[in-house]
Amino acid sequence: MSTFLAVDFGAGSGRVIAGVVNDGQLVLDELHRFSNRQIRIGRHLYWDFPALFEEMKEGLRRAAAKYTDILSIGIDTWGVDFGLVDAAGNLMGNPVCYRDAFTEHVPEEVFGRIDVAAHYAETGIQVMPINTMFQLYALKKENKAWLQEARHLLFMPDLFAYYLTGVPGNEYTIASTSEMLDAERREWSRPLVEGLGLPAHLFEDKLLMPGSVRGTLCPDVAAEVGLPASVKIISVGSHDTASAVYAVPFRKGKVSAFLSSGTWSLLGIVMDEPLLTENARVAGFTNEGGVGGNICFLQNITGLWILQCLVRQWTAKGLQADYDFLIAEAEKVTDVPCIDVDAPDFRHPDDMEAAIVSYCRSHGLTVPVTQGEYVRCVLQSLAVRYREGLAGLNALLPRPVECLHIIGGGCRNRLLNRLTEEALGIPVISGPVEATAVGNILVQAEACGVIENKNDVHAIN
Ligand code: LFR
Repeated sequence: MSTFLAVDFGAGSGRVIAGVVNDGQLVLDELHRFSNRQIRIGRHLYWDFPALFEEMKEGLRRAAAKYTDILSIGIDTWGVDFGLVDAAGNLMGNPVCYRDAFTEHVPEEVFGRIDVAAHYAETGIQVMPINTMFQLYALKKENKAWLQEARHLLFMPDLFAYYLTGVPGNEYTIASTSEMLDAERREWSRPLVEGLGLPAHLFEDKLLMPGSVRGTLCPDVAAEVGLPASVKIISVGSHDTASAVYAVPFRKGKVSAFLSSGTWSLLGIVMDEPLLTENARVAGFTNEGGVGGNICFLQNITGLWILQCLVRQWTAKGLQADYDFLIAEAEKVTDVPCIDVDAPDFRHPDDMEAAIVSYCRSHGLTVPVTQGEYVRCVLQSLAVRYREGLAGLNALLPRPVECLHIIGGGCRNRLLNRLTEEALGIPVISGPVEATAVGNILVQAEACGVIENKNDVHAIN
């Protein structure tokens, strides 16, 4: 038996999961789950990196206490965010969260300097103000000296891995979310970085590809958590989307799309090469790096974020807000308004309920009143948005999509699955729920030679 540890950080929570691979089976064991919060201090919204690092170590400690055959660790996180590290290896401040408003009008400024269509033809990334390129541009204006002082820019998974191994470097799939890679060459676009006056010295030339070994545990960390220092840190698809998509059980002979459903909904298809046409750009598709050098060609859609905010608000008010209750309530109502889930109104409001009310009022829609109506409104609006996304995707493909795999935590939402199936008119297959951890572990098991390829694992429990 061989055990691999997947450390998976999402925007709302993180987990450390052990995956035991034996005789074609992968058995998952969640060892530690913790919440992840965004913290406002002064002008910015931050992630609490030191606290997250501690939680990861707690998970590793639990793993060390339970398993004696741990071969490696793989780390994946959400995209675009990063930490800066100086020449002495010190973390230069907490990473800023992509929901911080500091990049709001930066794309307009950047595209005053470079041509948006030519930029897409090179990077293939859907323009979103949250992307690293815009964060760096905003930072440059705010504090150029700080960027000059930095030695490494490490995306979140790179940053965790750096403080486990002491080895810097950027993994390919997460780097692709920066909007600064040449999508075809799968390397940094130096002309782009230099042309915008971004700190080119921060990027290592060579990207780490999924499946490569970054290093082994630093002796001090190994001693602290009780693991042997020989445990490897493997670069997996360290962007959570890339790991999740790697776990999709695609069926041969069918044109199949995926919908990775969590805080975000990522709807798309796996391709061998990027699709960098003007039509793809106008339709709002992005070419993110995938495992095996594949491309996750997808649309980034606001996912369960709106519902997560409502749940948090209702819980704080002392209202019942567990998912079973809310879905049962939502199943009872039908006549609800349809909102644009991607509208900036819902990006980071202080009060999500009020944001929905004000959106409905300003668009002449009926205002939801009960919890059931709010939930139904969000889920139905998501399903409508998925239908638009699928139509956009079909228009770019030689053959239309025939079935949709919904993966990730959101695939437990039976009402959303049903509304999606009805809206799309194609079969929906749901699972695995823990797709990200599964994809993360499969890459490690391949890299360690425990399986030859992912199809060697035919059962996941
Ligand atoms: C999903 C995800 C998306 C990315 C968003 C922000 O967790 O990684 O792919 O666009 O988070 O980073």
